[in-house]
Amino acid sequence: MKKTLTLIACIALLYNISCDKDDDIVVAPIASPENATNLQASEGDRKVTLSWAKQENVVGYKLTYSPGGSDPIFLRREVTSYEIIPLENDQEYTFTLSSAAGEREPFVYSEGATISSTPVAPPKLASFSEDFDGACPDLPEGWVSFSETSNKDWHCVGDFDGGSAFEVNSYGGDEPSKDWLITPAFELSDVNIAELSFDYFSKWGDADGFGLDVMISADYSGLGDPTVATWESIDADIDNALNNNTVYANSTTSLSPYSGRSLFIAFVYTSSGTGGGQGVQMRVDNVSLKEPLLVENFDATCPDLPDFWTNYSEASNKDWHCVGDFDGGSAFEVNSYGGDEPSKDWLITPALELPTDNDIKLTFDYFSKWSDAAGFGLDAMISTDYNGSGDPTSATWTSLNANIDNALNNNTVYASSSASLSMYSGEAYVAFFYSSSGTGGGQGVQMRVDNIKIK
Ligand SMILES: [Ca+2]
Ligand SMILES: [Ca+2]
Ligand SMILES: [Ca+2]
Ligand SMILES: [Ca+2]
Repeated sequence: MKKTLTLIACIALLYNISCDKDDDIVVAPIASPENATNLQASEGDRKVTLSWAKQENVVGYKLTYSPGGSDPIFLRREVTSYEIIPLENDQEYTFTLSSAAGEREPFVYSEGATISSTPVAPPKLASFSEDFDGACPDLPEGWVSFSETSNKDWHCVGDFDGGSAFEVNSYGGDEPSKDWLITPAFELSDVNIAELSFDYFSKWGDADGFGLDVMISADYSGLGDPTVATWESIDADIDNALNNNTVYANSTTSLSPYSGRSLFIAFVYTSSGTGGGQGVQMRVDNVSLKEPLLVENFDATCPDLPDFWTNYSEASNKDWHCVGDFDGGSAFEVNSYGGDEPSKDWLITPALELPTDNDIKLTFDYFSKWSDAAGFGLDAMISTDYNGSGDPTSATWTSLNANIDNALNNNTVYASSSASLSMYSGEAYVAFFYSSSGTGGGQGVQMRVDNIKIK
């Protein structure tokens, strides 16, 4: 019997079990396994993803990294990639992946394959437009949803046009809600003035006035709990008592106080309770942050035009000129009445660089007083071959069909006009072209334009 045991034990030696003495069978030290091969690291925003070749004859892996003094991360043997998050951006980390062998603890580890990698922040966006239609039920990449209180949270729902939107409603929750929906980071230039625009509705009501507020932060980490960061309200125009869920309202807010900064924007929803009258149903969609190509109210440079604008009189001694506007600022106006001949007068923007596939619109305020019996007046036009200064008449101009009412006959309030520029790309100019049939009464309108935006 003893000889048989010894024989079995010594055969077992071939399989990592030794026969220490004639009649003792013990588990012998197991040879260290090989390191995993083809260890690779790919860096991301606050994260590194490691991958390696599938390894036979191991029972798992131990992953450590420095700096950071992490506890070892143990991974099963079938795992061949692992994401480490959160890490500090712009900090180089060294990762050590040790392979484990043995049938039970203590396992034997390889000395470890090492690789270094440095997480990096993605380039900050200067503009974005988000309709939430692509990623539902998830948030788009870079967005954060955080429930500070309550089991009622921001979540994806169908919107009016068959796409998706994000909504929250404290009704029926376990406690009053405080819920954050946070954009990716943005870098605002200090050249143009960015605007935040979004659509929303608020249905039902909160008797204590709670609802949505839009806040901004320059020190949020971009991940997780926003309450440790500093936030301030941007005083967005939001009607938390709208009580309408059949149509969106729009809120647009200038971010001019924050120009030149990197920031996050949060849609912060709160409620006073969880019952009827203790919270609104709030939906947000079509969030965009854009730096308009052009914003001009003519207030700063009057009587002159702002830089790179063109004022060109094709006919008549009555030309576009600066006048006081309703709010104490300035506007540009032209009126053929009393001139030396019928007018043709051009007011032309600086060069615009229109992206392809844009959704850019021209909007402006205007009034037209008196009338031109022959129907002349203002037209908003676009050219992609104007040379940027002087005589525009040799360039090609196309009407933008901006729905201008030349028979408005009201000079006490502005009307507003808008036209899409989405058909155009590359360098372009917009012209406000005024013409009249004559110089007497009923032969021309008095036309004023102000508050021009191209965005
Ligand atoms: Ca949508
Ligand atoms: Ca919640
Ligand atoms: Ca003005
Ligand atoms: Ca003229």
